[in-house]
Amino acid sequence: SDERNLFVTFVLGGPGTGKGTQCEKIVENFGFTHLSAGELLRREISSNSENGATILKTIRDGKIVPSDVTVKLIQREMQLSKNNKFLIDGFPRSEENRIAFERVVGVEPNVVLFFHCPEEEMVQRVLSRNQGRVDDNIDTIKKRLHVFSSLNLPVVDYYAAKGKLRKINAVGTVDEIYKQVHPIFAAYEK
Ligand code: UP5
Ligand code: MG
Repeated sequence: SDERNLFVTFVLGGPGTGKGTQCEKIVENFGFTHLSAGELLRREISSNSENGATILKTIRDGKIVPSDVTVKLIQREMQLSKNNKFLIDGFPRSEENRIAFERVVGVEPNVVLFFHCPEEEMVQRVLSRNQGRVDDNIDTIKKRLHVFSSLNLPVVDYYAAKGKLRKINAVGTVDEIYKQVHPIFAAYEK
C-alpha cells in the first residue's frame, strides 16, 4: 500500500450532478489532483488499449466496467503523481468497486462528497453538455440513472453510516454549489 500521508476524497453523485465541474474548483483552491474514473476509462478507449472495445461497449450501455480495470487505472495515476491529495471523481460506483479499491490500494477515503439533485435536472444537464460522449443520449442516460440508484446509492449509504459523507445540494449555480463545498476542505487547512 501507499506510504505517503494520503488525503483521499471520493466524489459521488448521479450523471450530470456537476462532479467534474466542482472538482475543477476544488483543484484551483486546494491543490488536489483530480482523477475522473470516467475520463481514465475514456482515455483507455481512445488509446486503443486491449480493453478499449469492451470499455466502450460498457459505457455505451451505461454499465459499470469491471473493478480490476478501473482500480488499476486509478492506482497507476496515484503512483505516478507526487501529490498526496486526490479527488477520485465518479468512483466507487458499486460496493464491489469500493471493496476492490480498499483491497488493492489499501486506503479508505477521508471524505466522501455526494452531489444530489433531481433526475430531471441531471437529464437536462447531460443532454445539453454536447461534448460528443457516447453515453450522452436519452437511452443511455436512463440506464445510467438506473445503475446509479441501484448500485451507487448503497456506497453512499455505507459512507453515511461511517460518518464520512458530506451531502451537497447540487441544484443552483456552480458558485452556489461551490459555497457548500469550500468549507468542507477549508476545515482541514486549519
Ligand atoms: N453543469 C455543471 N454544474 C452545473 C450547474 N450548477 N448548473 C447548470 N449546469 C451545470 O456537469 C454536467 C453538465 O452540466 C456540464 O455541461 C456542466 O457544464 C453542466 P459535469 O460537471 O460534467 O457533471 P458530472 O457529474 O461530472 O457528470 P458526468 O456525466 O461526468 O457523470 P457520470 O457519473 O455519468 O460520468 P462518468 O464520466 O463518471 O462515467 C461515465 C461512465 O463510465 C459510467 O456511466 C460508466 O459506464 C463508466 N464508469 C465505470 O464503469 N466505472 C467508473 O468507476 C467510472 C465510470
Ligand atoms: Mg464527470
